[in-house]
Amino acid sequence: MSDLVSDPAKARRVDQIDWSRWQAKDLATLLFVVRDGEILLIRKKRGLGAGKINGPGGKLDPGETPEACAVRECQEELCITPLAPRYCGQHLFQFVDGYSIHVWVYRSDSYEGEVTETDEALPLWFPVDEIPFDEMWEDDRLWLPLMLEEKPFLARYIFDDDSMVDHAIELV
Ligand code: 6OG
Repeated sequence: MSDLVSDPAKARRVDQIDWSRWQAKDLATLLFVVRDGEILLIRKKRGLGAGKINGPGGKLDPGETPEACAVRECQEELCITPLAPRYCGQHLFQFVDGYSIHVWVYRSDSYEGEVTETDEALPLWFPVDEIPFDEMWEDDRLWLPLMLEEKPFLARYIFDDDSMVDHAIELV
C-alpha cells in the first residue's frame, strides 16, 4: 500500500507500517503453564502492564534467547522452572507514543518447584474456559485461544496506551 508511514509511531493501521524494517525497542516473552485444564496466570505487580493479569514474562537480557528468558522469568516471578517450553507465536506491538515491543510466547505442560508469590507477581490459576479477559491486555482474548489450540500465530498491533487501535493476526 502507498500510505506507508516513515515513522511507525505515526501509523494508525497495521498496514501503514513496513514490518520488514520494523525494529522493536524492547524484546520480551510470555510463558503459560497449562495443566489439568487450568492455566497459570499472574497479577503483575510492576513493569509494563502492572495491575493487569497476564502470563509470567519480561524482557530479554543481552545475548539471551527468548526461550531462556521465558524460563528465567518464571523462575524469578513464580519460583518455578517450566519444563519443555514450546514456541506458540509472536506479537509485534507498536505504540503510538513511539514505544514498541516484540514478544515471543511459549507454553509448557509442567514445571518443577512450588508456585510462590514474589514481589513481581501474584500467581493465579484459572480454568482454561474462565480466563479473566476483562482484567488482561485487550489483545489477549484474540490470541490466547490460538495458543490453547496450539495454532502458531504472528500478530501485529497498534496500541494507544491501553487501547488496541488496530490488529492483524496471521496463522503461520
Ligand atoms: P516487563 O515490563 O515485565 O516486560 N506485554 C504484553 N502482554 C500482553 N498480553 N499484551 C500486551 O499488549 C503486552 N505488552 C507487553 C510482555 C513486559 C511484559 O509485558 C508483556 C512482557 O512479559 C500490549 O519487563
